[in-house]
Parts: sequence; structure tokens; C-alpha cells
Amino acid sequence: MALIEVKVPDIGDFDEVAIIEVLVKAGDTVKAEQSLITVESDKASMEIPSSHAGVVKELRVALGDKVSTGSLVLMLETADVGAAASATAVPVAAPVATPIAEPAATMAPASAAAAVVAPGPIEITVPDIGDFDEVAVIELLVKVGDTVKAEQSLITVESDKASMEIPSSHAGVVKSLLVKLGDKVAKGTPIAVLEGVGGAAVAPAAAPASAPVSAPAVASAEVAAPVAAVAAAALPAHQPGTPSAALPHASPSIRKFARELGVPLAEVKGSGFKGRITQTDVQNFVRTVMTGSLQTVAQQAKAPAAGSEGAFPGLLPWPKVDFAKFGPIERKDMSRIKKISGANLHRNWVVIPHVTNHDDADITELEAFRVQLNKENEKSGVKVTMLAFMIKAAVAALKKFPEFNASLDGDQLVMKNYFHIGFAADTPNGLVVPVIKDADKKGIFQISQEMSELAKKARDGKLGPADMSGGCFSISSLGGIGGKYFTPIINAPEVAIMGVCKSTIEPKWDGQAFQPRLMLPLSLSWDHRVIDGASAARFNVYFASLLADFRRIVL
Ligand code: CAO
Repeated sequence: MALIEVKVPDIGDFDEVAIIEVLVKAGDTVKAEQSLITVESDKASMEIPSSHAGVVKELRVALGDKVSTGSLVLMLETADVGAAASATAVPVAAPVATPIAEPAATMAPASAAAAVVAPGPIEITVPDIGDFDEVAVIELLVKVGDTVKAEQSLITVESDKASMEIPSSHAGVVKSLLVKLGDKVAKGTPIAVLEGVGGAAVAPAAAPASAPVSAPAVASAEVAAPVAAVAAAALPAHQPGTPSAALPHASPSIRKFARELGVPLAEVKGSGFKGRITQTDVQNFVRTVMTGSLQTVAQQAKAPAAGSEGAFPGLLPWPKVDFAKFGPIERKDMSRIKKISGANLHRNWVVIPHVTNHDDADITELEAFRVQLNKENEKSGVKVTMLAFMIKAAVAALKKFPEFNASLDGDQLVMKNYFHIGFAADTPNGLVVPVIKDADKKGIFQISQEMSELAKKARDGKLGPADMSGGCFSISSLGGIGGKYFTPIINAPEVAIMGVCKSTIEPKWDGQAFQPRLMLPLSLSWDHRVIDGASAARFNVYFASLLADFRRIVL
């Protein structure tokens, strides 16, 4: 038996990092490499492992203490005297302080050296994260269309001992994301394509994030590198206000624990230091859900999927039927689009308090104008349908009622000063919503042309994420098919959608006689958290008035 000191191993240049979790207590038996404490800087957390197996005799640190390489963590009683002697001298589990990530260095050499971003698209890759390949993506911190600053975190990756955020080496707009949750990434894995907007690239030596960590006493090849080194190796400069601020605070081991139990950390209230989520918080969450006193957002949103046991407490399970008993059947897999759009539609339907207003627009004159336009422009090959006029009318209505051109973001409304209008397109594989960008700046012919190109791309399964992102408001037109009214589901994070059915000639009283008028049925669904019923009625009336007399659009 020997009493040894267990100290913080070499964690590179990062001294004075705060202890945010103490994972053991006096009397606990720990294994070698078992995590003892979690420390955190402003961008990464890492667990400090024990160099030896033994029994914790005395803790020498407390929550909130600042520690550095060599700080005494605890006294451990160990049976192995020989090992104990060396333990105090050199922690076996010393994390390898690999050279810090140099995001720009992983870019094409030309752009890394340049002071300004090239105007063309730029692929952002995972920088040097030491010896650790194949770490899992656990959080996507940006989405397509987001504008990011150089050094802003793009994704969080996690190994079994550490999590870290991977920063962008350039400023720009995210054109596409090349990773998804759960993907395994390593140095050089492409993360995203950015369209340069003229921001400065991170020059390898300029930003703190790219300054190399001073070479450690232990060479990386000599030690079985604990993953904690990854965290230390890639600490980017702090970016106040980046999305990471909203992430639930929990150490990698708690994240793993939560994941194993299927607990959504975002819904767990942390009781630890600075609101950090502890193991007890996760356990309490599970207990509360199990006793039925709490429904998670995911549960609320989850369908009682066919064949499942019923996802809503108190609801009957989904009926399980042996259909073959009643006649011949065949089973088909749902298409990828159907699965994705189904999950999105379901979430939107469950989460958004929808209300739908129905109205009619008198499009008698507009239809005559449309037919005339198409006749005049027969040779152009561009056919104008009613939908193009509705897109223009939607822009005008969004300008007049800006709360329809908004998105909810926590307690805030994001008001958009751009006008991208989506339209639902029916394809053999399911429903997609391509987006006409900057519809306010385009004329009816250009919108018609783009719509027919996007609709073709949709049918051919060739729409890219950029074609379907950034929408402010959507129109779902079943006018070419039929029907009278329906209840379109809002395409989150938009707050309203206009559903349109087939126009029909109806008798309308003009004060003296019934006149045959071409009436277009409108169904406007809106998010009652953002929009009031009176505004929705006004929006519908205004939208209909534009279609009834399109000259009003220039007023
Ligand atoms: N009333 C009467 N006729 C209409 C009409 C309306 N509201 N809207 C379109 N039409 C006519 C068109 O004028 C065209 O007639 P002609 O062939 O005689 O010229 C015909 O119907 C077919 O139009 P279209 O559907 O090809 O063109 P569009 O611009 O109206 O719509 C698109 C394009 C891609 C939106 C459409 O093809 C489509 O996919 N619609 C389905 C959307 C959908 O599935 N929504 C449901 C979502 S919720 O599940």
C-alpha cells in the first residue's frame, strides 16, 4: 500500500483552467485512466484521468478551482508501490500536447496564405487535431445560409474523453454542410463549403487559435494519447455570441451517459457549477420522464410511428395489424425524401400552433391577363402560371406585414429584410420545397423560368440544399390538380404558408346580378405564437386584393 499524489498531467499551455466537475469522492475506487475531474476553458472541456488504480483518500481540489499542469488533484492509496513512486514524478496518462490546430494550414495553400478570402467557394476542413482520427460529430453549430466569422465554431466533435469545437478558418456564408451528426471526422475531413464574402482568412500565425502549443516534455509517440489532448490541441479563440453559447453545458462523459439513455441534454436543467449538467441531473430527468410527469419536446413531437408502442403517454399504441390476414400485401420502403419531409412536417405540425384562414381571390382579370401573356410569348418557351403572380403577391404582402417574414429564435423574432419564396413541388419521390431567391427583385417571366427549372430539378431529384434553403414564406399550390381548401403545414422556421387550390367559376353578386367570376381558393396557415388572427385575416384580404387587381402591387 502506498499513498501517491495524482497531479494534472501536461495539458499544454493551458494553465489556470477551471474545474467544472469533480467526478470522484473520497473512498471511491478508481481504475487507472478513469476520469477524476473535468476542466474547462472557454471552448473545450477535458477530463483529467487518474494515472493509477487505487482508492481515493483525499481530494485536494474543489469545484471552481483553477488548475494547471502539475496541480495536485488527489491522494490515492494504491497497492502498487513501484508504480506509485513513478506516478508522482511523471503522470502516466499525461495528455499529449500535440501542435495546436492550424485551420488555415489545412486549406489550400494559396488561400491560407492570402490575407483575404478568395471570392469563390472554399472548402473548410478539420484542422490538425493531433493523433486522434475518427472523432464523432455531436453538434452542428451552423446551417446552410448562415454567415460565419473566421474562427467561429462550425461543429463540435467528441471522443470518449473530450469534446471540442472546430472553428472556421475563413469568414463566409455556409453554402453546404458536408458532415452530419454522428459522422466520424479526422484531420482533413471537409466540413463545409463557404462562399467567400471578403472576410479575412485566419493566417496560421496570426490568431491565438493557430499558435502552436509549446512542445510537451513527452513526445506524442511515447504515450497512449488520452483524448483530452484533442481538446487542448484545438482551442480556438473565444467568439462571444457564437452558437456554442447556447449549448448545454456538460462534460463528454455526461454527454455520453445522456446519449446512452437517449436523454436530450438541451432539455435538462443543469444544477452543477455554472448551470452545468451533472449525472444526477440526467438521472433525475429520466426519473421524471419515467414517472410520466414530464414530456420531452422530442416525445411531444414524436409520432406514434406505425408499429411502435405509442409515443404519447396515455395514448393507445399504434394498431398492429397483420394485414396479410385480410388480403395480399407487399411492403415498400419509404423514399428518403418522404422520411425526411415526413419527420419535418410532423415536428412542425406538433410544435407550431397552426391556424388556417380560408378566403377567395377573384382572379378573373388576372387569369385573362396571364392567358394573353402566354399567347404573346408563346415563342419564348416560358409559360407563366398563376403561381408566379402569387409569388409576387406574397412578396408585397410580406412587405406590408413584416411579422409574416419572420422566424422565432428563442424569445426573439428574426425579421428578414430579404424575400425568398418557397413553393411546394410534388415529385415522384415526395414533397420538396425549392426556393426562389430574391423574388422581390425578379419579374414574372424570370420567376416563371426559375420555377420551371427548379420544378424540373426537383422531379429529377437534382435539387441541392442551396436550392431549398433560406425560404421566408412558402406557397403550396394544388391548383393544377384540384380541391377547394386544405390546411398546409408551415415550413419551419417560417411562420406562415399559403395553400392554393383550383380556381373555379362561381356566381358572385355584384349588387344587381350574379356574375360569373373566376375564384381562387386560398388557405393561409400561420403560427399563432407569432401572428394574430386579425393580422392573418388582413394578410389574406390584402393578398387576395392584389390578385384581384394586380396593379395594386406597384402601390
Ligand atoms: N387554378 C386552376 N388552374 C391552375 C391553378 C389554379 N390555381 N394553378 C395552376 N393551374 C393550371 C395551370 O395553369 C396549368 O394549366 P395548363 O396546363 O392548362 O396551362 C396546370 O394547372 C398545371 O400547372 P402546373 O402545376 O404545372 O404549374 P404550377 O406553376 O401551378 O405549379 C408546381 C408548379 C411545381 C408547384 C406544381 O407542379 C406542383 O408540384 N404542385 C403540387 C404542390 C404540392 O404537392 N403541394 C402540396 C403540399 S402539402 O402536401
